[in-house]
Amino acid sequence: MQKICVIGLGYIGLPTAAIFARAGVSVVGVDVNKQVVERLNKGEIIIEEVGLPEVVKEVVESGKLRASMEPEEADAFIISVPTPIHEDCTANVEYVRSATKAIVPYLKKGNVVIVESTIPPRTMDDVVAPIIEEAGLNPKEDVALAHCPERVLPGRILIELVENTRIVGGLTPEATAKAADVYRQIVTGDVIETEAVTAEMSKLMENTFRDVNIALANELAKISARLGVDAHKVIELANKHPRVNIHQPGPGVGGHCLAVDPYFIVEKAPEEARLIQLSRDINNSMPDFVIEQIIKLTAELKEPKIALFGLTYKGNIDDVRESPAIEIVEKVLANPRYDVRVHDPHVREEQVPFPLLSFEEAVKGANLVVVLADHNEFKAIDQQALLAQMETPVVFDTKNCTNLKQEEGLTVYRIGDVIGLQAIAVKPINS
Ligand code: SAJ
Repeated sequence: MQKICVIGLGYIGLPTAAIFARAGVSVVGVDVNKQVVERLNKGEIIIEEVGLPEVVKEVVESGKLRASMEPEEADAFIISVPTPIHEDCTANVEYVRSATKAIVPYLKKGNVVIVESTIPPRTMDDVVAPIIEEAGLNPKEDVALAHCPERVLPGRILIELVENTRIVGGLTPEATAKAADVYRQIVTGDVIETEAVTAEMSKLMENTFRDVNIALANELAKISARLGVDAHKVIELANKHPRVNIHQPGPGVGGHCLAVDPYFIVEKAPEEARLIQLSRDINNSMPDFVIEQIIKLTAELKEPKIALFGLTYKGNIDDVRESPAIEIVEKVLANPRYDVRVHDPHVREEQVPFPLLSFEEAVKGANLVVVLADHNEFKAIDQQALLAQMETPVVFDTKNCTNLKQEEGLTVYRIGDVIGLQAIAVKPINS
């Protein structure tokens, strides 16, 4: 492969372009954002990812990677653009459509076209192939059309792009083989060949598996809060079984993958995808469950002072996309009864529409601290600082991440604990 054109220079497209360039391929990266293109041509990037600035600088200086607003002729095209969801939870494949249209004028017989964006099943057949056909090329004979989903974890992208197993699914076995060979230039893990729709579905099912399992853990937390069972102990003990892996309950599921991808399956098979839809509903209900617990915890106070800790969708990152913590904070802020203080050491003021306070400002005089993200800073919260600063030292740890102990006057609740009401009496059998 002499030359690759990568469309979309985001969290996945840019590292992908850089890694191909590092392997000696001539790469042109295309983006609609002028700033991204201009900065990249100077060897600079605007996203944060471990190790990426160094690799980009090296390949831009060596001339192997350059950026442009327009696609160019190449041997292979890799489309790596976002697929957001519409208000009604259906997939918006408009960027995939426009990226495909943008490369069509530069396509020649024998080229490889790969879509890496996460897409609903059958998108390669029903959306991408027809665009190529309209342009006068046979999508099964003239070009090699394939889907190769990205599966990397932010923070480890440069490692996982190389080491993870890749799944490549083409419209024909020949297309699959050609697309797989593109990845074999950079991937040390397995490159597995399959059909397009299988590749589309396997990516979606990876994230759906996790979402459904988190829903099960969240349901256990709700059941435990009713029955007076220790959900976390139950998970710990059940997971001693070699084939059981109950996930962790929490304030909900966020981010741009788990909270979105299951809907791409529901959209295509709503009557069958019942467990998947229900799991989304259960996970989406968790912010309200947290709010109910906050109401119970503060029911007896006149003007409760509540400190909310953590806004990101998971710990030790600065990403607040689809974060359940944001929903919780906004609902608590909307209640005029509360004096609310918000603190997150990983988030900057301009990312959120409300003021942020330091740890000290947030806990001073507080009646309740609610932990909503498992940042390392929260795992290490100092018990004595809370006891000294809070008016009534009560903590609701929705991520079960702190090391705080139920002692010396501190009360600690976790998600799934009975709060407020007594556990209902469970009737013994035969009584
Ligand atoms: N969460 C729980 N309980 C758990 C595990 C996670 O409530 O037991 C929550 C987290 O707090 C977070 C959400 O789930 O809100 C998602 O976090 P995550 O770390 O599971 O996943 P993402 O969205 O950051 O990345 C996922 C990864 N997929 C899988 O692990 C199957 C990643 O490999 C994918 O590349 C990425 O989605 C993607 O782009 O699809």
